Formats: sequence, structure tokens, C-alpha cells
Amino acid sequence: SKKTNITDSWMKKHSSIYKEATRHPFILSIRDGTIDSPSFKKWLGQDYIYVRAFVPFVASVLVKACNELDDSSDTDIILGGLASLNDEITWFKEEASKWEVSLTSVVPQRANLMYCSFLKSLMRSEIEYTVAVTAFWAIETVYQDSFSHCLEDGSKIPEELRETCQRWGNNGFGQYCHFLQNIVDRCLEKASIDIIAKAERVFITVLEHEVEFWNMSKGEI
Ligand code: HMH
Repeated sequence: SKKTNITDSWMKKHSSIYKEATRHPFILSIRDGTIDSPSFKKWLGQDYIYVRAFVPFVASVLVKACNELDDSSDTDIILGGLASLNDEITWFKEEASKWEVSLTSVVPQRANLMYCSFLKSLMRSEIEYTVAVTAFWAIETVYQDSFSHCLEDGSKIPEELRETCQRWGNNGFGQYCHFLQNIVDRCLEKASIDIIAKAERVFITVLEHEVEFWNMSKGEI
């Protein structure tokens, strides 16, 4: 029988916050077609700012992976993720112009600033690769799980949101998240209990920030 990965055990143990992050009312409203355009536009503008901050974070994970001199396929997967952020930024600009959202005038909301400063704290060289790559996996997985749920049978996503859901909900992105999960589990298997505990904390903190991030789409402004 297959042994349970640490990441799977965390997803079970913290299933309540994991579910809050991946089945948030914002996502459910995309899935059932009841989303209003101001909410979507707010998310779009805020997420563009977030992704710009995510680029140096992913680059810092890549540097840490390179210093592991362990397995070059890990660095290739992270490099692939970094490269696809280039397309993602182009996509955000095109999508924003479709929805008439001016990206240069988006004011980052408090939850976004908090999340970006958390990313910045994880970029420090004292943060171990295992801890940083755990955050990276969790961040990508929340979007993958959320948006793939919007594409499942029975959903009524508005046509104009299908491409957004495809971006993170497609099978290729799902595969990529599984590769990241394998990297994390391999790191955790050889990590000290101290580092495993730090990584678990970071996993939970990512989920908390993701919930707050979705919540922003509802607030005023
Ligand atoms: C807030 N979390 C947030 N934005 C994203 N684009 C992702 C995760 C996935 O990259």
C-alpha cells in the first residue's frame, strides 16, 4: 500500500481552512454564475499586483533549489513556473483591458499588502528551501483547486470567465501542482522536525492569506 504523504496529511488535518480557501463564496459565485462584475474586476486588479510580487518570490525559490545541488528536475519545474508567470502577466494586461480595469491605478488593499509582505519575508536567505517551496506549492494549489472546481460538471460559469478558470483549472496546471507537491514531500521526508513544523505553519499561513485575498473582492472600493 502507498504511504501517506505529509502534504496529504496536512490537507486532511487542516481541511477546514483548506476548504475555506478553495471553496470560497467568490469561487462558488463564479461556478454558479452569480458573480457580479465589480467583484471580478476587484479580484483582477488585486491579483495583478499580487502576481507582480509573486515573481521575485518564485525566483527566490528557484535560487534556493539551485543551491540544493540535489535534483536538476526540481529546478526545471520551478523554472517552468517562473517562465509561465511571464505569460500570466501578459494575460492580466489583456484581461484588464477587456474589463476596462486600469492596472496602473489599482490601489493594493490591506489583505494584498499583508500577503505580499509575507511573500517578502519568505524570500530571505535564512528561510530554508523546504519551507519556501512548501509555500510555493500551497499558493499554486489553492488556485488550481479553486478554479478547477469551477470547471467541473454542473457548473454554470459565465462564458467571459471560462478563460480565467481554464488558466488555473486546466490539467497541465494540475500536473504542475502535483510535481510541486512531490518536491515538497521529498524535501519533508528528509527534513528535521523543526523544519517540518515551520513548513506546516507556512502552509496554514498561506491558506489564511488566500481566504483574506478572496474576501477583498467583496469589500468596498
Ligand atoms: C492570491 N494566489 C493568489 N494569486 C495567484 N495568482 C495565485 C495564488 C496562483 O498563482
